[in-house]
Amino acid sequence: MNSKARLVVLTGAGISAESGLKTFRDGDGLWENHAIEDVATPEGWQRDPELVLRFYNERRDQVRRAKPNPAHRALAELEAAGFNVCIVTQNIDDLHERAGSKDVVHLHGEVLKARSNADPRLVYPLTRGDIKLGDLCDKGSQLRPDVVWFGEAVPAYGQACDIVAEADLLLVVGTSLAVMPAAMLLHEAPTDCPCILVDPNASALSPQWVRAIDAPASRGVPPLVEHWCRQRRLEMP
Ligand code: BV8
Repeated sequence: MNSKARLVVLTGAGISAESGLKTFRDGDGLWENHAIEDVATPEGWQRDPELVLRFYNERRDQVRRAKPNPAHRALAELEAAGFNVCIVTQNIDDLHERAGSKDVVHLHGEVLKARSNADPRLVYPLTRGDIKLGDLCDKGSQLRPDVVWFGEAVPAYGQACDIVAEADLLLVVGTSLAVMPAAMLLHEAPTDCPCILVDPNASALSPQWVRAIDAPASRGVPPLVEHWCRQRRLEMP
């Protein structure tokens, strides 16, 4: 990949698995022992906001304790080496940013931000602490996690489509491609754009035209980055 090429990286829960954050599919459809509809839908929020706040407070605590792993770091090194890298992540953690990646789009929101239940434009960084029932926005409405629940529209999806449509190379890491519309992004890439999938189940998950690398992220991503950086050094005048 030449250094002018635009590398777009689509990541899912799998890239954070080796940082100790559970993937969505690890727990046979349960998520930290909760049914999705109870903790990650607007209906669940209406039914039991305290349960939902507890669920996200626990996950936020895990994210704060987690550390970026070699896959997050390798992607940040590629950007630091001068490659044109944009990460579109389904994850709500901040491990890409903490590894040093600058250009990150969160399709499904960020667990380290809170937003107004009444006005989604009111977003508040949660540098410390959690969200409790009674924590209100400037308009007096309850704060909720700034994440996209199942059944909610994905506001950043159009932006993500535009980014992928400009890719010269698409790298997909650690996603089961089960969640829509995120999984459709694969089909937004230009027809001549090579696509690589790094995942322990890559061969089973990959469409024909995708190069599958059956490996965990921290084993599959760093060698790709080393190869691209070596290629670039050879290209240097
Ligand atoms: C919408 C934020 C419309 C919250 C998340 C039936 C069929 C198809 C679609 C649907 C359907 N019924 C409903 C839908 C739509 C629904 C959907 O896709 N449901 C799925 C479950 C079928 N989608 C939606 O509701 C979306 N909205 O459609 O809106 C609309 C339009 C207009 C107006 C109103 C509505 C919104 C979806 C967003 C949901 N929010 N996250 C939170 O995180 O708490 S999604 C959530 O799931 C996470 O973001 C997570 O990233 C994602 C799961 O996907 P993956 O990242 O792929 O993770 P997964 O666990 O599945 O896979 C992990 C992978 O890692 C595996 O492949 C594994 O092999 C691999 N792995 C494991 N270890 C490693 C590894 N890889 C590398 N290294 C390792 N070490």
